[in-house]
Amino acid sequence: MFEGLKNKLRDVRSRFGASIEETLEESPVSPSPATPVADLTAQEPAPESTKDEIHPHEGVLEAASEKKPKSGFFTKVKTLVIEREFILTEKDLEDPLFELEMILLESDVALPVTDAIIAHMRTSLVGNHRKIRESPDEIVTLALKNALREVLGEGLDLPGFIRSHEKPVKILFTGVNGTGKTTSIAKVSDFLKKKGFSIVIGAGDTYRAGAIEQIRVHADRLGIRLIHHQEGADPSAVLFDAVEYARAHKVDVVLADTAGRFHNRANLMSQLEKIRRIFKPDLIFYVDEATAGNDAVVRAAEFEKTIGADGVMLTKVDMDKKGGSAISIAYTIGKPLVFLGVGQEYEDIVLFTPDLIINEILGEDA
Ligand SMILES: Nc1nc2c(ncn2[C@@H]2O[C@H](COP(=O)(O)OP(=O)(O)O)[C@@H](O)[C@H]2O)c(=O)[nH]1
Ligand SMILES: [Mg+2]
Repeated sequence: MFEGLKNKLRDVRSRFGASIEETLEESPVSPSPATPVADLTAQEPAPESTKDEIHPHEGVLEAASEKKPKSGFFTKVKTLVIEREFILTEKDLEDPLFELEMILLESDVALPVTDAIIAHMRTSLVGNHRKIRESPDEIVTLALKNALREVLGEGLDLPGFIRSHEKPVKILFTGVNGTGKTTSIAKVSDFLKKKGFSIVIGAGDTYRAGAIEQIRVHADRLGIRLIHHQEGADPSAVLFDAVEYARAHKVDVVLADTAGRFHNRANLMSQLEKIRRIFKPDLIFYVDEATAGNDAVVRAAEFEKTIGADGVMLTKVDMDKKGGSAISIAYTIGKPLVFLGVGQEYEDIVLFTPDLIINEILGEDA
């Protein structure tokens, strides 16, 4: 996943690294800008142990030494430059920052999210005296990692939420048709069942018989109780019954499927609104596919505004080369990414953590 973005970021990281290398070679470190060079000659020579250390500025400084061959002076300067500090200016980073911005936008990272990442990179790299104990690439990677961490958010510990919440915990899945709601409900059921929770599924997509049949097959395979009515029934009534069943049987979690379409969009939204009032979800998960890129982010924002969302499940992440929606969605709608769908099998689900995406995007170097 995210191969395209991963490869592009590898290139731009080396561009940032090269900018750091350049300033390393161009700005030898002096003890303080106010100290005249002549003063250095009066100071004590450096301790023996520092003399043998290798430094990239050495050649530059030795060349300068031809003018004033006083050993005390050069020994002292060597001692100071061995610290290997660099200072990056805005100008030094102009090109790589622009390149990074283009890469993020091309990868469908939303504009405000791109801006936030660029701003973070700028503040963490520009103007700082930095000791080069790490390699330039390590410095860049760390800055990028922290920038991504800032926009990705922390996620949501669903098992922890369920444990600490009054039962049954009711979770409503919304989102447009074909993005993977029904499959995700099956995956989440399996995930939670393996964690020891009891589950009931409500077949709230009554739009067509096929949808009820689809969730029934999953429920049967997973050994999970399904509450369903006929095609065309009121989804609110189905989900109400699912909650009643959960209460009567002390079931921990009710997972509610919904239709992603209706006769028209306004009707879909008012149907979801009715479900929300009657089912009274503790959590609403918005489901969309990573492969939809920025469309998924725009739709998520719309659902968040109308129906509300407490978290996002991003599906088909296994098929997404760009990573833009995964990076952008939580920051844009201000709600956490909860799960990633990474394939068609039940076990192809992962509870989101920022490191999961960071490691994927930055490869082994993260
Ligand atoms: N590759 C991949 N396919 C998925 C994933 N999640 C769902 N799908 C597929 O997406 C299609 C639509 O899924 P479905 O659950 O019916 O979507 P719904 O209309 O939103 O309920 C199905 O073919 C699923 O197998 C995923 O994480 N990865
Ligand atoms: Mg469905």
